Amino acid sequence: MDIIYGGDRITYKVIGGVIDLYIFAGPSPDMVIQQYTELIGRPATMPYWSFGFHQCRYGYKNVSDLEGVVAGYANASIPLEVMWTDIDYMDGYKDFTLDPINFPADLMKKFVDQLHRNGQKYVVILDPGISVNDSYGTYNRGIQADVFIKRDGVPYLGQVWPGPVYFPDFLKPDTTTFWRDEIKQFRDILPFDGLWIDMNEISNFITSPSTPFSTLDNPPYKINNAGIQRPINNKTTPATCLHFSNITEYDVHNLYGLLEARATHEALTDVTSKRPFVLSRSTFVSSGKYTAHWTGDIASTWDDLANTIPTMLNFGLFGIPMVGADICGFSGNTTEELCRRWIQLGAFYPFARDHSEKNSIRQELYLWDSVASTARKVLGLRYRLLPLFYTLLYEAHTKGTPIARPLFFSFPEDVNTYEINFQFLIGSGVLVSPVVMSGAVSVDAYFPEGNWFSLFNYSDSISVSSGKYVTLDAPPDHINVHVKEGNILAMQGEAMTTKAARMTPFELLVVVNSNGNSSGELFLDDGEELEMGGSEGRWAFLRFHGGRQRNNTIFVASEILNGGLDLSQKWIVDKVSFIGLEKAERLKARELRITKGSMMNGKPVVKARLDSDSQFIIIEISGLSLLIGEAFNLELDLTVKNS
Ligand code: NBV
Repeated sequence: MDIIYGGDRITYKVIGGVIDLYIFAGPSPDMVIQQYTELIGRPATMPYWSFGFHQCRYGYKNVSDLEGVVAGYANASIPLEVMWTDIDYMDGYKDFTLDPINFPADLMKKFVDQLHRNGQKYVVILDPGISVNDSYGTYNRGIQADVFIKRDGVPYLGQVWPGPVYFPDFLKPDTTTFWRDEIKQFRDILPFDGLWIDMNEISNFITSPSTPFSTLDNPPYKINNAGIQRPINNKTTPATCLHFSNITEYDVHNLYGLLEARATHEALTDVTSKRPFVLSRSTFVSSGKYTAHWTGDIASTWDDLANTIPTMLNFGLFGIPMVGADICGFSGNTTEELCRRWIQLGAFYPFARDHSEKNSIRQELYLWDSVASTARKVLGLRYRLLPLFYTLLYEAHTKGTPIARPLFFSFPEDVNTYEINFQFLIGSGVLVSPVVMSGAVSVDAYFPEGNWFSLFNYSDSISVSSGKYVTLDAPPDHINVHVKEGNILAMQGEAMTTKAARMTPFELLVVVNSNGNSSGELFLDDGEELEMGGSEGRWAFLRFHGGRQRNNTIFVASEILNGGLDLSQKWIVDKVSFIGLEKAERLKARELRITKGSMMNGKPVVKARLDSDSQFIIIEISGLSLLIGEAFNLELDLTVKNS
């Protein structure tokens, strides 16, 4: 179908099928998404590690090339969570095989084992096209189980990387078994942690001739196909192909990526018994139930950098919140400046992966000093925010709300936010305002009404009495990230892996609200068990309240809404920071009281300072060791004189 949006109307030009039209009444944007995802299925759980930083490239040469990249990150002290390999690892581009010369099984196994010892993960690509070659086990088993898409009574012959291929028919129940068994066999050789499914539109290198007089292969209206009106069979499986129970490709073309993602998600669940991670290029309504998504082959250009923001936001609205774009760009050569700006933005994509095309220059983040140092800074903040990303995933999984959101999500009353495409929110109150133009060292950023504080130093603040654009400094090594008054963020420490970051104590950042209390939430579990919030006793959900009371006491308190997870020893809060306190507070007079909860062996130190404009006071209480597993109440009385 062609869908034409003209600002005040939307036109569907369809060449088949039935339109099921639903209207979701909301009324708020987040209610619309809750209603929509209730219908299509709520987004999948994702393992905690998938929020770490990923590195990939099409064109890694051999195992030592991969090892060099892992070492490059370690030497530069830039966190690297997941190493990927593209089709290069395969023998003749055949799925489930390893190139015996450059990526031999024994060396690859050693490599992956070492990643695992480092607390890192490994993901490989799979393409749907199965090489037609009777000395290839996967092909033979596929033929035997009769799993391929057919045309004219025989498997349809396409052409992709390995040459002639057949495509598994994921509509057929047996194909799921076939796919799972192949994945299992391969995983016995190479213990990968996740799967990346590409080319599943289906992408075909050839356009097969149409069946004469077929209105399926040749419908009278030519839809817009890759930019212009062309035959619908252009470089894909022809519309007259047949799937399970004689369903035509014409009717199910758009479902291929969705069904492959479902089969892959099921296979990984079965084979690993852990929470699966799947990344798919093709998606459809409901894909979010099974897979993450990246935005495909974008170029290393400033325009494409900017466009990744609305694209990412759209996918969140489609119910696929785990989304990102190739950091530093995929095709064409990136530049130091572009890559630096890209990692500054990409550090806040829900899914953050650097990926590039074979014929482009290398773009691992450690290759330029300026990119490396900005990467340490922004990924450092990302890792501190991991508990937020993960709690937002839980919210996405249970309610459908996106992780990265357009501004109008939190500020639907402010009509100025409706057209903002180049800033976005993480959750409800963290605002990211990136630079997406070459040479720029400032950014015009919109701030909805209220007080906003830089998350890098708590000290640079923006106060606007009604929403407005503010010009912010954005020197080459800086991206503006602000948190709004009213939020409480549970943050953890920086580390080289998410596993290490998860072991660090929590800091609670209480952004005091000028009118009323601040609040925040935290979801905790082991990060990889199948369900999130599923099995009794294996997860916890905490809510925080805080702010300033009338008697000039500031406080933060926690409530444990589900305390199933044994939190007794594992996690502590070692620091509470209050920001956004008006200068009127007295700085030196204070008394700390912990009226509820357990302190381990903390020696709290209270420090106060003024922010950069001397407008707000920042109070940091460090040296706490408050168990996060017990509800607590911490108060700082600003009226009591210290002895
Ligand atoms: O597998 C190679 C590439 C991959 O790197 C990219 O991310 C995919 O979107 N793949 C497309 C095949 C075609 C590359 C031109």
